[in-house]
Amino acid sequence: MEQMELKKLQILSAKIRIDILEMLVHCGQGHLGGAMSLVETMAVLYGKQLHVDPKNPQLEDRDMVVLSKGHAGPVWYATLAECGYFPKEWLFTLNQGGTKLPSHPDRTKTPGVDMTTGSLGQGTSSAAGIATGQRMKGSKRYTYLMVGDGELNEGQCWEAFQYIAANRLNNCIVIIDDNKRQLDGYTKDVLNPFSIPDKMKAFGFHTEVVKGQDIEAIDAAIDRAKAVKDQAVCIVLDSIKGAGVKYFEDMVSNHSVKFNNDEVIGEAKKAVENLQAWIEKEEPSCLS
Ligand SMILES: Cc1ncc(C[n+]2csc(CCOP(=O)(O)OP(=O)(O)O)c2C)c(N)n1
Repeated sequence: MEQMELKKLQILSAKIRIDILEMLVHCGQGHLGGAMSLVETMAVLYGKQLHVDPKNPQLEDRDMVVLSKGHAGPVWYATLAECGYFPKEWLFTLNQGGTKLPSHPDRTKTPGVDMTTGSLGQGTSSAAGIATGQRMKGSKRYTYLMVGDGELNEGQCWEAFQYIAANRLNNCIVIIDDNKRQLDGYTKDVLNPFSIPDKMKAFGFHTEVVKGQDIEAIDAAIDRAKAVKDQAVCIVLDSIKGAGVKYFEDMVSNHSVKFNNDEVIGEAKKAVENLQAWIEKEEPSCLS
């Protein structure tokens, strides 16, 4: 990847992180950990890989995105706002009455949201159906399906994976966010999935593992996934829950964070200031 393109995606990632922090502080609580672990993937998708049009979210033959781990909605909203799907002010209505940004994505409410999710597991079948439809229409477009490692507890994921693999739906790029943690602890302690890549390979997927916060690695893995012929494809993100802010990475329970005391709010504000200072230093070279 060109250095300038990398810098732009790093800046987009920093802006998405700021938005997530600010929106959750404003809301008073929210799913921070699993939103932060997907920041770089969202930046690569919307900043480079996707064929979409923010000014025309319903573009007929677009790439589709299904965030099956719907509780991570804030990372999607932040990305969509940064890419111009809707005004950034909307972010501060997260989860409030009458909002267009409910805590879990709703395709009838938010421009750019292609599938309603939140009940874990269900997005996997939705994505399989969408990708099947794309194939039946002869479309060259992709469906990107994002699934959590804890979400793999849901049997429905494995039914959908079996379908995707058996039908060699290589236009459905499965991305598993293996941030090692779920709502109530470490994934290996709740219901050990053992080796996720081995499982996906056994199901018939062409499977790659990449560092979940490495923009270039994610981008290259998506390029390689698109080049695979006649086999289902899966990218496992070796990611960090709460990624990008040490305080939240280290927090014992960072799944849903309550911003209800000076320490937590102060750490979020400090992180926002640091990210903003970094953007101010780096962005001019991208704009010139
Ligand atoms: C069917 C269903 N059961 C339970 C929940 C409650 N829930 C929300 S998030 C979550 C944990 C998900 O873990 P993971 O997929 O690893 O998400 P991440 O750690 O990336 O946020 C659970 C159990 C749900 N949303 N849907």
